[in-house]
This record gives sequence, structure tokens and C-alpha cells, in this order.
Amino acid sequence: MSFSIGGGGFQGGPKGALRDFGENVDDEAKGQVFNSEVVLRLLSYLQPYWRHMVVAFVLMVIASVVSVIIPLLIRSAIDDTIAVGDLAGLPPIVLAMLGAFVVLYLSTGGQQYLLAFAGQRVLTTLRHKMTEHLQRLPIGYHDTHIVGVTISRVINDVAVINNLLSQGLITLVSDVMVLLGIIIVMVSLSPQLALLTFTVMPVMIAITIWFSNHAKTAFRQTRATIANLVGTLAEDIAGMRVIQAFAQEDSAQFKFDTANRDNLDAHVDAMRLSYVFLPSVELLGMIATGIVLWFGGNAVAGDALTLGTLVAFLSYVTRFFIPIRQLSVLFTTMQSAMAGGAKVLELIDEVPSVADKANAKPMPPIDGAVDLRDVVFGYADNEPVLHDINLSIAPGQTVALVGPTGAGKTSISNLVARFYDVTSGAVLIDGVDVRDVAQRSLRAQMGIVPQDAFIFSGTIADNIRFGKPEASADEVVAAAEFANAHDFISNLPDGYDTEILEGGVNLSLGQRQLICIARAVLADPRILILDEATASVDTITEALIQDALDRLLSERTAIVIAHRLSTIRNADQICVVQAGRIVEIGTHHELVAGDGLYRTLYERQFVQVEADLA
Ligand code: M5T
Ligand code: MG
Repeated sequence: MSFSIGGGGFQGGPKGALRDFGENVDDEAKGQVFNSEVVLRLLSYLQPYWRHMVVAFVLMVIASVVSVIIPLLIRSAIDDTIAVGDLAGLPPIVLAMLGAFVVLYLSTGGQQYLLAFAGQRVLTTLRHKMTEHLQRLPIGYHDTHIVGVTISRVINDVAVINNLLSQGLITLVSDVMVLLGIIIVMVSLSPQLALLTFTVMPVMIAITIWFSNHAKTAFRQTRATIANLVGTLAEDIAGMRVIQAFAQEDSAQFKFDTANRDNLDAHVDAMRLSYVFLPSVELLGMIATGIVLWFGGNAVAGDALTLGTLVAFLSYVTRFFIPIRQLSVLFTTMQSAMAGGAKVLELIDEVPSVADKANAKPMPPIDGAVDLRDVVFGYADNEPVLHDINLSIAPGQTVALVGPTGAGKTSISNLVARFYDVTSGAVLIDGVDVRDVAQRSLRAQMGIVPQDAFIFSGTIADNIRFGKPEASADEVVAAAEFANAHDFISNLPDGYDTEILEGGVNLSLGQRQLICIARAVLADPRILILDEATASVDTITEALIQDALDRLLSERTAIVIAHRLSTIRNADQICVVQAGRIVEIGTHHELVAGDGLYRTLYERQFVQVEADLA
């Protein structure tokens, strides 16, 4: 079983805060060992490799048969040559045994190679499918799912499935075959000795059932505690700045240590079970060997049995317990694979709540008219956060959304970009309902500069050309110049090739914003949505940003969630949003002349600023 979070790039966001990270493991409580629907669907992923699987199966049959035959060769060597003093027949048998070992070696190795080959490819395909689907799932899905759990599905759950597909199923078939083969040969060699061997079976079955039942809980516990451990660690690393700022290292460490100790306890419990179970199986094997040796020895002395048969029998008894042991371990593998498989399929089956219609056409080149008509919208059912929103934006206009926190400004912009669908009413762009066109063709013509300027790891140039990967170096520089970012970038030692760390932490907030503006400039969207950051930057950067914004906004339709007075003053329309409704619309001068919310906001927030600027 693998719990590792492979590779770098693990980002447990603050979304996971205060959640129970182990929650996804609860599914395993159902403890299904076999779920035909899950198995059949997962097996369908093996279909492209059916030739590999057929060859692996044939090799497995060969290996099983050969491993059952080898003790018979030993018997023949003893009874037909050694015991009768005729050593002439010995070399061919020894050669045959050597040959058998070579066949066993090649068939086992080949089978394992083929299974790993197919298994690893299925794993890659599944991860591809899952991330492809994740990209298709709307923002609403990602906003409501814990990052760490989603990662765990793509990494850990897929890995358990691989354990089952590549090793489990074949182990199951080959163990059962070997077991049956051994039983048949043992019974035909000596029914009495076979029956004597089987006397340990009831005990064997009893302890296997006992182990399987306890292992179910124990291994489930290890999975739950490791998920919790990963979650805690991810959250701590994501929140390190806050932990250190509030000097909470000790309490964070305590929380981690608790999770760490729970994980230790769970593993010790699981190991203890294995340490009881596996030696018990060995012990039973020894007892069976003893029984065979005692009664078989007597039979050989009484000439009722040949020495070779006894030796072969002893060899079978030893082999007999290996598949049994493997099968009981397989039981737990199957269990996690069923749970993991169900979770993987659940993700792949997740129906996007915002999806293209079957006949969705691409959005024609956008002119830039945006209309919201009688829009009602809520994130959760029956709980609207926007009511009766009516807003008409002519091509090229800049509309500023202002209003108290939680009023619904970001929600309005979410609808225009169609991150969510309206509950009722409609969002029209150039008169076309956004639900009637393909999402990607729509968003490809829109630029969104989010509140938290998101920077990817990579170079500055890569970040600027994010929306237009084919852009030339000259275009990148031109966009940066337009965005007033060129000066600071060229002052960096590596210029446009400066490597940016994850999250853009080696850039200042103002620098990150300038890069995001350059990114939007290069993508040259017809409609721009800008969620201005409230964080204050120094006055020079502020002026640079404002200057860049003025130019960026002038050529296209823009919806700006504005906090800067200068942006708001220059807007063609100002929309005052309050409690999910548009309560005032007008220009700065119109609204200041009135005595509504805008004027209050303006007086409270901006008059001082304006005095400073004057
Ligand atoms: C309006 C709720 C939020 C608030 C209301 C973005 C978002 C919001 N909400 C959700 O339930 N889920 C979401 O993903 O909707 O929120 P808003 O539109 O974000 O308000 P705002 O942009 O005007 O506020 P602010 O603080 O950004 O100025 O009840 O809980
Ligand atoms: Mg907002």
C-alpha cells in the first residue's frame, strides 16, 4: 500500500483549514472486498493492453504448472534413480529440473514485466483522465473540495488501484491455480497424507478469517491517520507565515505530533497483527510438515510409500501455505482498491454543474456588449446572493462595481465569465446567451485579473505569455512596457528570464499585479474583468498601475471591482451593489450629487484620499 504524495508541487491550500483530513477514508468503512461494477470499469482501462494481459496470463499458467511439477521431478530423482541405485537416469532429471527453473524464472519475470507495463500505463491514463476532468469541472467544484483530498485521489487512490490491477488479480488467479494444483497432486500422490495435511486447515481458515477481519480495521486506520498526517503537514506548510507571525510553532508542532503518533500507533497495530498472523501460518506449516514427516516416515518404513513421494510431499506442504498467506494479504489490497477505485470513478463521473450544451457553437468574435437581465443567482440552492440584477454595458465601456464587502460584486463577475450559471434570468454577450456557446471560446476572448494576482512558477516571460503561449519575446516586452512592468523587470539580474518561485513570493505584490496586467494586455481580451486588490502599494507603483490600467481599460469593455478612486471616477458607469442588489447606477458626478449609498461611501472612504491627492 502506498500513501506517498509523489513529486513536488503539493499545495494544500488554506481551504483545508480545520477540516478532518481523514474524512475520505471513511468510505472504506463499508469494507467491500469486491465490487463488480468498480472492478469491471477499472478492468476496461486494461483493454488497450489485452495482448499483454493474455501473454501474462499464459506465462502465469506456465509458471504455476512448472512450480507444481518441480517436486514431482525430485520424487522421480529419488525413487527412480537414487533409491534403486541406478544413477544413469539422474543427469536427465537434474537437467530437466534446471530447465524447469529457467522456465519458471523467465515466465515469472516476463509476467511481472508485462503486468507492470500495463499497470503503470493504466495508472498514467487514469491520472490523465482525472486531471482532464478536473480542468473541466467548474470553479464551483474546486471551491468546495479540499485540495489535499483531490490530490490524494489522483495520487494515492490511483496507486492502490494499480496494486490490484497489476499484481492483485494475477496473484489471485495464480494462487488459486497453484493451490488447486498442489491439492490435486497431493491427493493423487497419497490421499491419506493429503488428508492428514488438511487437518490443519480448519485452524488455518479460522486464523485467516480472524486476521482479515482485524486487518480490515487496522489497515483502514493506517490510511485514515496518514491522510490526516498529510493534511496537517500541508496546512502547516501553507500557513507557515501565519504560524510564525503568531508564534504558534509549538501548538502547530503539538498538532502534528499528535497526528504523527496516531499514525505510528495505527502502523504498530497493523504490524502486530501481521507479526501474529504470518508466524502462525509458518507454525501451522511446520505442524503439517511434522505430521507428514511422522506418518509419512512410518509409511515409508512400512513400504506403503516411496521415499521420493514423501520428499515431494514435504515440498508441497511448504508450498501449500505460501498462496494462502498471499491470498489473505490480497484481501486487504482488494479492500483498499475497491474504496480507492470507487473514489476515482466518482471523480471521473462528477457531472460539471456548468457544462457546454451538446450543440454549443463557438462564440463569434466579441464586440463587447454585456447585458445582465433579471439575474437571480445563489451558490447553494434556494439561497440567492444576487437578486434582480439588470445591467447593460455598451462595447468599450468601463463599469465599476462598488459596495460593501459580501455585497455580491465578485459574484456578478463570476457570472459574466460563466464560472457559474444563473439561477434565473440571463447573461448576454453581444446578445448571445453565455449558456449557448462553448465556454472555452467565450473565456478565450475574456481577460480576468483576479484579486489575488496568481503567478505560476516559471520565468516572468512565461507568466506574461500565459494566455498566449505562442507570443514572441518582442510581444512579451511590448506588453510589459504597456503595463509599466518593463522597467522593474529589466532591472532584475535575469530580466524576463527571472525564475519566479511558487506563488510568486520573490516578487512584491505590486510587481505581481503589473505582471498580471501585462498578461492581460498580451492576451488582448475584448472583455476584461478586474478584481482590484485592496492592498495598498507605494504611491509610485500605484501611479504605474493606474496608468497601465487606464490604457488597458480604454480599448475594451471592462468590469472593474474597484477600490481606487481614480479608477472609479473614470468609469462610464458606477454600479453600487448592496446585499445582492444594484441600488444605484450612474457616473461619479451623478452619484455624488445624489444622497445614496455611493455618496456615503465616497465621503467615508475617498474624500480623505482625494484631499491627499490634491
Ligand atoms: C456575495 C457568497 C458570500 C457572500 C455572497 C465568491 C463567493 C461568494 N459567496 C459564496 O457563497 N461562494 C463564493 O464562491 O456570496 O459574495 P461576493 O460576491 O464575493 O461579495 P463581494 O465580492 O461583494 O465582497 P468583497 O468582500 O470581495 O468586497 O455572502 O458568502
Ligand atoms: Mg469580492
